[in-house]
Amino acid sequence: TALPADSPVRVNQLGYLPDGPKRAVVVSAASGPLTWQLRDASGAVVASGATVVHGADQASGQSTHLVDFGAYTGGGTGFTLVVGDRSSHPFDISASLYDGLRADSMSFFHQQRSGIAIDAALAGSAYARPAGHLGVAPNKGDTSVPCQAGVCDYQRDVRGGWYDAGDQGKYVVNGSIATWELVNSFERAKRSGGEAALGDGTLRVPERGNGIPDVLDEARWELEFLLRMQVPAGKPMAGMAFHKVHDAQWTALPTRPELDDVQRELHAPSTAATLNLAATAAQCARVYAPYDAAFAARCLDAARRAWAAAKAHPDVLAPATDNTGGGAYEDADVSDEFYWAAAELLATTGESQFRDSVTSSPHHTKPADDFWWGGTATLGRITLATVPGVALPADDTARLRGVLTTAADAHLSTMSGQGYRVPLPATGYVWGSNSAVTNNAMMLAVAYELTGQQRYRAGALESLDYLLGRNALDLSYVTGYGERFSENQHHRFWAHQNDASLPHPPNGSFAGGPDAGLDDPVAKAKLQGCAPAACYVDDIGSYSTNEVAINWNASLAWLAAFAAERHGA
Ligand code: 9MR
Repeated sequence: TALPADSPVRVNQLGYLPDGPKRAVVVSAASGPLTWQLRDASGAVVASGATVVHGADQASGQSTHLVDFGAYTGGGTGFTLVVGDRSSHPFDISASLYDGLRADSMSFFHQQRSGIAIDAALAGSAYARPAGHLGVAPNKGDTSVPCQAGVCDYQRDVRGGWYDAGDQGKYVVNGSIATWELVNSFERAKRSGGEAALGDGTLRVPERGNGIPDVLDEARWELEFLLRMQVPAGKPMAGMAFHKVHDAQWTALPTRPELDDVQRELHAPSTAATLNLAATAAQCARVYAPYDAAFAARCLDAARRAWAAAKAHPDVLAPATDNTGGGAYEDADVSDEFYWAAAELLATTGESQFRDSVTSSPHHTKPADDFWWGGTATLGRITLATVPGVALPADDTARLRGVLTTAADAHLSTMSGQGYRVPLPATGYVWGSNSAVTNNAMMLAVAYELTGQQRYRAGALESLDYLLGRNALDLSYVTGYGERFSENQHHRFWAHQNDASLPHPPNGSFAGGPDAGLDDPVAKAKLQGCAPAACYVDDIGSYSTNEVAINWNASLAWLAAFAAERHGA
């Protein structure tokens, strides 16, 4: 299907919430204001005004104007914004705008599951496939996987979990932040009274109807895998987590999961993976307790053993060079992972040993830095600042809340300096930049929860405007959302671009986004000279700009669930 041509009038192509901010961007070199008109589906002008000139925007390399039609309070479908003889793509103004995205961005995880057949009745017939990596030929994993040479002399059953991305590796570090974000989305929604929207029967998962919130069912699929990655008692480094499991060589594109014939291998345990397991298992113990006490107890036991093992082996670092057949997920500084794990264990147990670890960490008194798979201190700060009853002195909690809102204010200030009002500076367009946008938007949403101030909610929602079309390329980075959207993300099964018998990525799949580093051959060939925010191509070969990944979709799902809640204004 051909997508429409781009327009210089750039909107959130999905639309706007009636009680949310409503801004659009116009690409124009005009030095003075232009007249804009908001038209309804019949073409009638329902609002009009003048643009505000922004001028040169470094990130996009474009000259822009800003349109603010936030005073319009009507609703409906098929609105367009018209400037001169140019019209935006049509969009909706609706309170239910994000309901579909909430469900689809969460359902992405079911479709990424390893070790289970994907059922047509749940996923749609184009997406059905047999189980992958259950030790059935030609698969060589994941039910009895050996270690890389010299790492261990036994095999482990590490079935299940989610494939990381377009590849079929499974990485404890990245699996953990993705799991934490999904479980945190539920923990947050529960505090705001929005948990029913993530509850049982809300997602297309096999466990629907089991009485447990579906988002927790989905996250448990990964948690069970993470628990399997722990080195068993009686073995060297017991309690540590293997860093990752993946193919011994990179597999070709496409490779259906059940047809992968490359040997799978466990890679050496790392302190970072162990602390990621400690953090997510501790969060699991807290959040799953009301629904499944036995599972919560298993999680807490694993978290304690992981914590003890990390303390005993505090500097076992995964090397950057270990990237044959899978990503390295290297990390030279695990002090932030120690802080995050201690924070989760403190929030769950209240024990003074974990409080001491939290309060003696250098991260406890630092500003709230941005978070990502390699930098997790702020995940700990969010837990400490938002979970009720954490056993910290009141002034400590207040200070943590302050550093989080200070970080959110910095994101707002970044946004106001950008032509496209995105919480990313011109230097921020690196591999996975779209997830920096969603993670920064999460910080804004947390500040909204902590303060009730609408400017933070507005910042979180405007981040979605950027991702859904109000950007340098007039493109929505979420498959199936908007008029022009990414649909050829790098993936070994959703590889329609390479094999027409295979599907495009399912609706709700989130592209990594512009990467000025041009870190893959297709990007190098097609994007020379691009402005940072335009260094993106919807080509299956461009894994550095156009892959999907569980940590990125988790952050989008968190944000979509926040946006879909009826916050009022
Ligand atoms: O998201 C990761 C990004 O931060 C790194 O710069 C990049 C290169 O190391 O790797 C990204 O993660 C990829 C992983 O290594 C393998 N699976 C796909 C991930 C997304 O592209």
